[in-house]
Amino acid sequence: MTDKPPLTHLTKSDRDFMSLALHLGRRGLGRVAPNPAVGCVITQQGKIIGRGWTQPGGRPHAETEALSQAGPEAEGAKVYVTLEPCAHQGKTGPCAEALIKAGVSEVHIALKDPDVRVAGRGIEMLEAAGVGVTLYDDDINILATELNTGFLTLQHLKRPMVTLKIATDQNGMMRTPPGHSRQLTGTYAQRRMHLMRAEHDVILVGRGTLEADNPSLNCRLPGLESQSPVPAIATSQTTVLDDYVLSGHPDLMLLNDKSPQNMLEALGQKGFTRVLLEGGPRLAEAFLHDNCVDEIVHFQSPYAFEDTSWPPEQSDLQLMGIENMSSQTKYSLSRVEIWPTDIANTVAVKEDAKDNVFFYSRVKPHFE
Ligand code: AOF
Ligand code: ZN
Repeated sequence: MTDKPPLTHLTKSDRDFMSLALHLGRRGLGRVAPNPAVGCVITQQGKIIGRGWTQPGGRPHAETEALSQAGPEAEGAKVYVTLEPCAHQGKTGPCAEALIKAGVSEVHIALKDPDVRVAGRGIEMLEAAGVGVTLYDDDINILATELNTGFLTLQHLKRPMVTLKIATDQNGMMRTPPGHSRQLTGTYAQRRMHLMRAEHDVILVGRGTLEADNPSLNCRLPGLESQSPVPAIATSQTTVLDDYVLSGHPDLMLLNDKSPQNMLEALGQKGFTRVLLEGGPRLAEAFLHDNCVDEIVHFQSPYAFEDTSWPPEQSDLQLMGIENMSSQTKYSLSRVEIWPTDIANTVAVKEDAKDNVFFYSRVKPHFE
């Protein structure tokens, strides 16, 4: 592998092809655990001849898919792959070997693979065969790290990553006053939440949420229903009453250990890489307290409940140990999305109301 400074020769199309590979890789999120969601683009004289991403269940790998599209044209081609090609024998041979056999001339890699079976050996195999290797170390490398946070967290910490999703009104309340609709955000923000469900392996709530909401916890986006995460409930009980929608779910998991760390280790042993924590405030507080939250996504509705008995003394954000989101020091705001709101059944309806979605990432990933 070329030592620094290596990346000055990268062109805009190199970065564009790698960005495309990252987008393709994203398609696997929530369906490839315990594997990473990898994307691959193969080009010949600037034209795309193969695209691939890790398939549901984790195999075939992205490179195999892209190579089979490219066929014999892969000879002399340039390959963009979001993770170091594997070097180990799985159900099929190593991807590094497949790339060498296909006769590609160059491989651009966004991120090294920490899996002990790979860990640099994929790059070594390619270089030993005379293939030019470029390992990215810039913003693309950061994007690839973000895409693979679940896989990397499982590799380094033996637990899945946790995304905490919270939806509040203007005053930081998750709970709604008695008699009000439980829905705080509009259709568009709801769909965004469902996309988050599709991109996670497991969805976790506390028993309080089960009892208060009787939730389905599935992904209800048309065409993505099969990408629903596996539901899990944190509870001291070992069974769930038949009264709940979830009680009939064949894969429902009950997590009896009180410690978030232990719950996550148990999920890690099952190979899960991405957990979506959807409530309620007490479970969220426990996870935040134990430093077990990797990302926070805050859906903030423009409405403020104006019930005279409401809000209670303490907002739900305060109950979770968060005075106000911008005062967090462990997390920094990484993205904001703004969606039109179409909920008109709450008080304080404004013209042009918008739902804001704030994404916070760890200032420093746990595993660095
Ligand atoms: C790649 N391309 O698309 C993926 C890779 O269980 P196996 O045999 O599928 O191997 C899993 C390991 O392969 C996983 O831990 C990671 O190191 C790598 N994943 N590698 O070249 C891919 N998904
Ligand atoms: Zn592979």
